[in-house]
Amino acid sequence: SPTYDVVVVGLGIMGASALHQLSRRGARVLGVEAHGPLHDLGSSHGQTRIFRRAYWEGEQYVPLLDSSYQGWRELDAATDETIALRTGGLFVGSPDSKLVQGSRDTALRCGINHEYLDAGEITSRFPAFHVQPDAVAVHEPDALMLFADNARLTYLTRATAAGAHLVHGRAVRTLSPGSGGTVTVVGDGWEVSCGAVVLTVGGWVGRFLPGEIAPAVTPMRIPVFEFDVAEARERDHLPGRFPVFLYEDAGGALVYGLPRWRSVDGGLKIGFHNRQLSPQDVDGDRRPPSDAEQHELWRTISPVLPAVQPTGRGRSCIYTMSADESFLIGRSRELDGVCYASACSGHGFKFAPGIGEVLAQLALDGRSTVDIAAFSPDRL
Ligand code: PYC
Repeated sequence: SPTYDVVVVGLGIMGASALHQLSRRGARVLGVEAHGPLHDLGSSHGQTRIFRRAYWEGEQYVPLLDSSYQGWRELDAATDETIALRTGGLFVGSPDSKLVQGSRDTALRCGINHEYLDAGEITSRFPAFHVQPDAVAVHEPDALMLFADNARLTYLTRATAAGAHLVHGRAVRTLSPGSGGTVTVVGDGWEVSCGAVVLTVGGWVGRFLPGEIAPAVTPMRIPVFEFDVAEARERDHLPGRFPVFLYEDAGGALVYGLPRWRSVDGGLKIGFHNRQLSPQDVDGDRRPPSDAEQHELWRTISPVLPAVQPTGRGRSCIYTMSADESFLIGRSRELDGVCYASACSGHGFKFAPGIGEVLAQLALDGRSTVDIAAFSPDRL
């Protein structure tokens, strides 16, 4: 019989969550990661992320968001680490912007707790924000600031405590069919056999499934920046007065941001979601974020957040884009026994508890109890 029931290849947030689920279900499971536990070459690194359910992108995401919300709260309750902080979420734009309309439609259709605020209400409730008189916002009180590195490391620690084996710093080169329906995971000078593989390698997914997935995904570099705020205005930019936010400007640029959090990095994390993207060779060097890129972002966001100041500090991340900017989750047609989640298209992190559970179910049961039809790779 194979050495492991399941091998999880890639231990970013999706792999860490899947490993946690598999070990909780008593599977003999190995997690393999090419880099160290805190590397910054993929899509899961950094300190914070946004969780929101009034999803402008569409209501098809809500079942997975619901199970993920539950999962974040459980993980937060199970550890002394801060994993999820309820900051609320503010989604600001003109009344007919895709952000405001989409967030409101999803909230109304799916019964998600929210308020619809006019410009006066936005600035009186959230004093850091200065908006045009015709701006409106959807406010989602239950939106969260997630602590990304804490979450990933907590999943790994808990998986190990439940019996999972972990190997960092060892690249997997190929996956191949083994005997009797098994899969062989092959590295440099080593191999291991298992009943199933969960493939959670983000931007590297095309390397493993060249026929099925490579043509459908494009890894892109995107910069993310830290902004400062003068001490006199600091209070307005802290959780309690400052929610996680998305802002759509008149030209359709989408900016996201999170509150200042003193014990993390001292700054506010702000970035474009749909600008400054450029194709990235996942094995190549990451071009560091430039001052010109931060200034372009500042020009877009400073009318709305006038107190924020560029710091010159930023990092590059990878978005693994699919053509419709949605997820690809399913069982491989190219390689029996392999299931995967990739092409999270820059908005996947928040779904990690739900996607980890789905992947564990696909690997152990062959099917998932959560409705993931919208994310089937068959649509490509
Ligand atoms: O989905 O909210 C989001 C998000 C923010 C930054 C990247 N994705």
